[in-house]
This record gives sequence, structure tokens and C-alpha cells, in this order.
Amino acid sequence: MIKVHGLFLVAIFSIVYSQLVNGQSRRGCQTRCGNVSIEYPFGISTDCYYAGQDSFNLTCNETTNELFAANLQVINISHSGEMRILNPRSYTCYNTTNVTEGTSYNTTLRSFSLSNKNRFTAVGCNTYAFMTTTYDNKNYSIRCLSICDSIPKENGLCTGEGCCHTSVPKGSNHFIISSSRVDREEGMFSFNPCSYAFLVEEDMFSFSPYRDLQNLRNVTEFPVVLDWSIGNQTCKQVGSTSICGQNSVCLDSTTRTGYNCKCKAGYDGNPYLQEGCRDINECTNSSPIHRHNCSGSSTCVNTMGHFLCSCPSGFDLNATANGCMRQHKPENHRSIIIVLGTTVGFMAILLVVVCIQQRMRHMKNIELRKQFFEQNGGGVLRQRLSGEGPSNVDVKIFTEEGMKEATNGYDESRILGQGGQGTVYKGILPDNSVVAIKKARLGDCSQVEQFINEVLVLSQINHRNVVKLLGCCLETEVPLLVYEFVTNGTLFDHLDGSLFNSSLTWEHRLRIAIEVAGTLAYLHSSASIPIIHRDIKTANILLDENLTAKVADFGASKLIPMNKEQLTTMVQGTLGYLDPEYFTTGLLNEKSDVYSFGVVLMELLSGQKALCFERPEYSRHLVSYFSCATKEKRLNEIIDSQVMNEYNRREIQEAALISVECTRLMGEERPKMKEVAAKLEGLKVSETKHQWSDRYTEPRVNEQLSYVETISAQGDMSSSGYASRM
Ligand SMILES: *[C@@H]1O[C@H](CO)[C@@H](O)[C@H](O)[C@H]1NC(C)=O
Ligand SMILES: *[C@@H]1O[C@H](CO)[C@@H](O)[C@H](O)[C@H]1NC(C)=O
Ligand SMILES: *[C@@H]1O[C@H](CO)[C@@H](O)[C@H](O)[C@H]1NC(C)=O
Ligand SMILES: *[C@@H]1O[C@H](CO)[C@@H](O)[C@H](O)[C@H]1NC(C)=O
Ligand SMILES: *[C@@H]1O[C@H](CO)[C@@H](O)[C@H](O)[C@H]1NC(C)=O
Ligand SMILES: *[C@@H]1O[C@H](CO)[C@@H](O)[C@H](O)[C@H]1NC(C)=O
Ligand SMILES: *[C@@H]1O[C@H](CO)[C@@H](O)[C@H](O)[C@H]1NC(C)=O
Ligand SMILES: *[C@@H]1O[C@H](CO)[C@@H](O)[C@H](O)[C@H]1NC(C)=O
Ligand SMILES: *[C@@H]1O[C@H](CO)[C@@H](O)[C@H](O)[C@H]1NC(C)=O
Ligand SMILES: *[C@@H]1O[C@H](CO)[C@@H](O)[C@H](O)[C@H]1NC(C)=O
Ligand SMILES: *[C@@H]1O[C@H](CO)[C@@H](O)[C@H](O)[C@H]1NC(C)=O
Ligand SMILES: *[C@H]1O[C@@H](CO)[C@H](O)[C@@H](O)[C@@H]1NC(C)=O
Repeated sequence: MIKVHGLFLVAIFSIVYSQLVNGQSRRGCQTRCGNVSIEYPFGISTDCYYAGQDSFNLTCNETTNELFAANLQVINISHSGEMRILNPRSYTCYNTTNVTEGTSYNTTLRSFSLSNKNRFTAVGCNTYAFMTTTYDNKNYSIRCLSICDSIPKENGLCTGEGCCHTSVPKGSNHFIISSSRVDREEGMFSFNPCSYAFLVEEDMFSFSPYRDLQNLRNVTEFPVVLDWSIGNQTCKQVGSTSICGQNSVCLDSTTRTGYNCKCKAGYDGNPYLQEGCRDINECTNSSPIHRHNCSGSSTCVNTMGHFLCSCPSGFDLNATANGCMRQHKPENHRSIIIVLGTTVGFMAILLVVVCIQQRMRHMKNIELRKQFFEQNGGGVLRQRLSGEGPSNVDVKIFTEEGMKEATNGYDESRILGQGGQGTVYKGILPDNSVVAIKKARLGDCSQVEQFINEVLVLSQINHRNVVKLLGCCLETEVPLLVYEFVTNGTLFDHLDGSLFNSSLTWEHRLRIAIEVAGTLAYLHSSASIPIIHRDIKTANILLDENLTAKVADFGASKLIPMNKEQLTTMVQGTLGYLDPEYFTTGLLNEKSDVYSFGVVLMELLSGQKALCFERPEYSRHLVSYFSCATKEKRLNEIIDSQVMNEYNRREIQEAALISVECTRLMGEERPKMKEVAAKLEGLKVSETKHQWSDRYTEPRVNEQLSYVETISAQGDMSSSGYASRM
């Protein structure tokens, strides 16, 4: 209960207190006298005014409602240190010669002093006004003379005609004012009987000649501005003992000793009261001086002593400048840092992901290469090459990168030839040696098998007339084989004559035939495991710069155990060179190579292609045509005219017979490769001795042999339809 009472009392007290403060006067003090409001340090009763100076003791005449400071009637009190009083004018009235009536005023201001806002003014014709003031214990006199002989025409001008005025020194607190006429002419009294002199606040008197020259007698008092101040010491001297309240400042009086108080900017009220200066709510204040200048009242925020306009986003209020300013840098920095941080973080994550991906791709790549390597028979090959089987050849295993570099990224300009088995590129190894690189066509598994087969076969052979396999690369999807580079093209190209301006002489041709025959004989018998080439043709016989033959393309070759026939499920070979027996039976033996060699020999002799559909029907298939021609002794017709002359005629006939023997229908009837090689060697010998031995019987011509053939674009048997009427 006590607590409640206490609270209640506090509430009441604060209400009363706030009302008193709002009244801007001391508690219980009279705030008005008539129209004049009284505020501290002025007051009427003892406790209500600043007791340091008697002048702040005002009296209010209750009957007339006039306020007095001593004998001065007060009409306005301002906090700025001014006070307005009503001061009577002095006058002197005349008839022609004598003064009829008049007064002069002797005023003492005591604690107040005259403001320099006042003007000493004289009104009347030929009027001399006189004022004596005391300031700083010295007397000063001020005079003003107004001349006229009739009523001036113009209103409002106080420039010496009927009216004059002059400024007064500030600070004086005692003055005597009197007026007199200098030239008393009779006619003048009718319109201007009196001369007047008075002090008046600047701009508060406007001279109206007709009215004022006649009747200023009626107006007995004029407002005069006085300055007042607290004490007779400066702010510095009084220090903290000044009576200035909260939110106010002490200012030295500019016109007298002592000081005045003033509310700080943004505050309003009575600075002489302890809690007098209160914040102005500019947002609701309607006075133009204190009104906010925000775009609207809703955006205005009142603060102590100031107001703020709320700003659009991205802007901050600057209370000092009271304007919207771009947001501070720290925030921008923060946002930049956030953005930067996020970006960097993101980048880092991205980098890590990319790295991992690369690594995985790399791993996958390696994995893939391994897989390819195995898939391409690398394991088997390595095993074979590492010495478990018989091996005479060093086969180097190249890397994929090395191959790419060597072929300049499989550049088209490096292509030497394209065939059924794939593409052959010219490659340059880091040691500047030139090689041929064979690359199988993509996605052909049988080719991959053939490649491995070729590696395995060639690894068994070391013969000067066999193209040398230098190495291979199994890391790629399709394996690559690296051979020695044979410079002079294929026998096919030479015979065709289209690519080379070459004319192979009989000696060349015979030597090539001997070399190929010898190679085949070696493959069939001498090599550690017999090898059947299966695809002997002019296009697979390469020639080096000395026109030495190099047998190439062992992709279709077979390693077969000695003296055993192989049954193959897939007939391989090239149209025109294919052994008809092997074709029909599928039984493979070395006699198939003999047949193919026979065809090559026929080509060497005739310079014609094994199959040519541009020729007349009877001569399309070289084997049958050649056989007929040989049988009918029409050799002249078929032998290349470049080749035959009277000296080699017999040798050519002999060779023709050998070729016919080689191409006999039945494999059994064909000679062995060894025998063929020997016979051809014999021709070479007889070439010099011009010996001709008729050891061979007339060949049986395979008349019944005829082919109905369709060929594929590549002329590759594996993909061509082939029919035989036998
Ligand atoms: C107060 O002011 C009113 C109007 O301004 C005026 O009519 C009246 O005479 C004044 N009273 C005093 C006592 O000055
Ligand atoms: C005092 O004078 C000022 C201007 O001189 C005026 O604004 C104010 O209203 C006056 N106050 C009184 C109480 O007459
Ligand atoms: C204030 O003035 C009144 C009237 O002039 C006077 O009666 C009174 O004694 C004065 N008070 C003081 C403290 O001087
Ligand atoms: C108030 O004024 C009237 C008329 O001027 C005067 O008779 C009276 O004595 C005055 N009262 C005081 C207390 O001065
Ligand atoms: C002027 O005034 C005096 C005294 O009042 C009077 O005796 C005299 O006659 C007046 N003169 C005229 C011309 O009125
Ligand atoms: C003016 O008044 C003061 C006192 O109020 C007095 O001492 C002085 O002699 C007067 N001066 C004149 C010229 O009347
Ligand atoms: C100033 O004038 C007064 C009378 O008005 C006189 O008594 C005083 O001696 C004068 N002071 C000086 C310095 O002249
Ligand atoms: C002022 O003078 C005029 C004539 O000039 C007169 O009628 C009037 O009664 C006088 N008195 C007042 C108080 O206006
Ligand atoms: C200042 O005023 C006080 C009293 O109001 C007075 O005693 C003192 O002599 C004055 N000092 C000066 C320099 O006027
Ligand atoms: C708004 O008023 C303040 C003072 O209160 C002033 O400094 C500022 O320049 C004003 N702004 C505008 C836009 O008028
Ligand atoms: C506010 O504006 C004033 C004047 O333009 C400037 O001096 C002050 O640095 C500003 N304050 C801030 C916090 O930006
Ligand atoms: C002015 O008037 C004349 C006559 O009109 C008198 O003779 C003077 O005595 C009088 N002077 C004064 C001062 O009254």
C-alpha cells in the first residue's frame, strides 16, 4: 500500500512538474500581466525573479493591467536580452511668440541600457531636437534638425523635411530629451503648432506629414528597446555559477557588461530556467524556423536537438549534415568481403572438383590404356617377347604419346597409304629415324587380332626381304605397329606406273621375283615355325631405294605347325591372288602362297594387273589369260614390251612357265616355294650364260577355271561375295 502511495505521489508530482515546465516559468509565479507574458529571470513576486538585480522585480498594475519595471512601462520581454518599454515623447508648443506648453524627459534606466536599435527622432518644422546621454560616466549630446515651411508632400520619408532621425549610442542608461523651435514664423503654427523629440525602436515609426505635424500630440509614448543582462561579469568570470540551464549556452552581452543565456540549436524554451531548454520536435513543429525539410513528415524522425530524415536503402542519415549519405565504407567492405569470400570459396571448391575429376580421368585413362593393352594382347605379346617363345626380333613397345608426337597427331599430310588393314602414317621418332606407323581402323576387332598376329609372326622373322617390325603400341584403342620405313613404294605402284616414273627392267623384275620367292621359301620352311603369308600380292611387296623387295603385311599370316594343314573358318586373301583350292576347301597350306606368288610373277612378266575388268572378258583374269597365252605360244601378246628383248626371251619363257606351274588348280601340283626360288635363281645364272634347259614339262593349263567375281571396293575377300563354278 505504501509503495502504491509512493508511486501515486510520484505520478502526481511529475504531472505538476511537467505542467510547470511547460509554462516556462517558476512554480506559482504570475506569468502574465495584461498582454505581456512574464518569464524568469523577470517576475513579480519575490521568489519569481532573479534576485541578483532589482531591475528584474516587476510590478503589475491590476487596475490598468500595465507592467512596470520601476517607473518604466514594459510591453515585451525577450530571452535574447531585450526588453521593450514605452517611453514618453518630449514636446514644445508655441503660439506666435511664446511657448504655450511642453515637457522634456529625464529618464534613468538603472539596470538597463539603450539598444542601438533605437532612433532619436524629431518631428516638426524648423525643429531642433537635443539629447544628452551618459555612458561610461561621460556625457554625449545628440542633435537633430528638421526644416520645412509647409506640409511635405511625401509620406514615410524621415530625411530632414518635417522629420529627422539619427542613431543613438548603445549602452547609455540615462538620457534627457528636449525639443525647440528655431524660427518662429506665425503662419507655421496653423499646421504645426508643436515640435516633438523622442526615442523610438527602428522601423516602428513611419512619418506621415499631414497627420503627425498636426496631431502627434495625441501619441504620448513610443516603444523603446532596452538591453538587459545578468550581473556585470562575463561568462568566463561566472563559469559554472551562471544561471543558464540545461541545453543552453552562456553568451557575453554585446552591448553591456554581464551575460545572457541562449538555448542550443534545436531547443526551445527559457534558457534561464534550470530545465528550461527543451527539444523542438521539428517533425510536428509548424513554425518555419523549426520546421523539418524532409521529403515528408512520415520520413522525419525527431532526435534531441535535431531531426533526421529516414533515407532510402543504401543511404545513411548524417545527423551533422542532416542529409542522406552513401552508406559507410565498412559495410561496403563487408559486403565486398562476403562476395569475395564466397567467390574464392566457390572457386576453391571448383578447383578441387576439377582436380579430382582430372585425376580420375587420368586414372581412368591409365586404366583404359591398361585395358586396351590387355585387350590388344599386350600380355600375351609381352610374354612371348620376353623370351618364352623363340624370338629373334627386338620389338619395342611405344607409348601413345610417343606415337602421337611421331605422327604429328595423326596428321593427314603424314598418311602414306590407306588400305583394308588400316592407315599407314609416316612417323619421325625422337632420334629422327623415319618409320612407318600402321594404325588399324577403329572398331574392327578382327583387325586388332590381325595386328597382334602380325606382331607375333614378325617377331619370329628376321629376313632382309621382310619389312622389319620395330615395335608396337598397344595402349591405344586400336594397336599401332611401327615398321622400318621403306622408301620406294610398292611393287604394285611400280608396275602400274601411275605413281612412279619407273621402268623396271627384266633384271630388276627377276631379282624381285627371286627375293620374294626366297623369302616365302624361308617363311615356309626355314623359320622356326612355318609361316604362311596368305596375302602375297604386288601391293604387299615394298621396294627400297635399291629396288630390293621387302615383303610386308603379315596381318593375315598364319603360324602353323610343320607339315600340317590348317582348316580356317575364314578365307582370307585378295581377289585375283586367292588360291581357288583354299577358297573352296578352306584348307590352308603353303601352296596358297605359291599360287599367289605365281600371280605376282605373271604381273612382273606382263605388267598387267591380276584382275582387270576393263580388259576383254577372256583376259580379265590374268591367271587364265596368261595360262592360255603361254599354252598357245602367244607370249609376245602378253609379255610387257618394255621387258622382252631377243636376249632374255628364253628366260622370260621359262619364268612364264614357272608362273603357270605355280598357279595350277590343285595345290599338290604346284611346286614348293623352295623349288620355285631355286628355278628362278637358275634363270639368273643362265641369264649370264644364256643357257636354256628344258627341264620343265609343258604346264597343264587350267582351262576349266573361270571366275564369276564380284568385288568390294577394297577388293578385300573378307567382305566380298565370291562364287566359283568348278
Ligand atoms: C492587449 O492587446 C489587445 C490586442 O492586441 C489590445 O486591444 C489591448 O488593448 C491590449 N491590452 C493592453 C493592456 O495592452
Ligand atoms: C515581443 O516582441 C516580439 C517582436 O518584437 C513579438 O514577436 C512578441 O510577440 C512580443 N511579445 C509580447 C508578449 O508582446
Ligand atoms: C519590488 O517592487 C515593488 C514595487 O516597485 C516593491 O514594492 C518591492 O519592495 C520590490 N521588492 C524588492 C525585493 O525590492
Ligand atoms: C494603477 O494605475 C492607476 C491609474 O494610473 C493608479 O491610479 C494606481 O495608483 C495604480 N496602482 C498602483 C498599485 O500603482
Ligand atoms: C500667446 O499666448 C499668450 C499666453 O498664453 C497670450 O497671452 C497671447 O495673447 C498669445 N498670443 C496670441 C497671438 O495668441
Ligand atoms: C534628471 O533626474 C535626475 C534624477 O532622477 C536628477 O538628478 C537630474 O538632475 C535631472 N536632470 C535634469 C536636467 O533635470
Ligand atoms: C553630465 O551632466 C550632468 C547633468 O546633466 C552633470 O551634472 C554632470 O556634471 C555632467 N558630467 C560631465 C562629465 O560633464
Ligand atoms: C487627437 O487629435 C485629434 C485632432 O487632431 C482630436 O480630434 C482628438 O480628440 C485628439 N485626441 C485623441 C486621444 O485622439
Ligand atoms: C557588480 O555588481 C555588484 C552587485 O550587483 C556590485 O556590487 C559590484 O560593484 C559591481 N561591479 C562592477 C564592476 O560594476
Ligand atoms: C535541411 O535543413 C538543414 C538544417 O536544419 C540544412 O543544413 C540542410 O541543408 C537542409 N537540407 C535541405 C535539402 O534543404
Ligand atoms: C556528416 O556530414 C558532415 C558535414 O558534411 C561531415 O563532416 C561528417 O563527417 C559526416 N559524418 C558522417 C558520419 O559521415
Ligand atoms: C509673452 O506674451 C507677451 C504679450 O503677448 C507678454 O508680454 C510676455 O510676458 C509673455 N512671455 C511669457 C514668457 O509669458
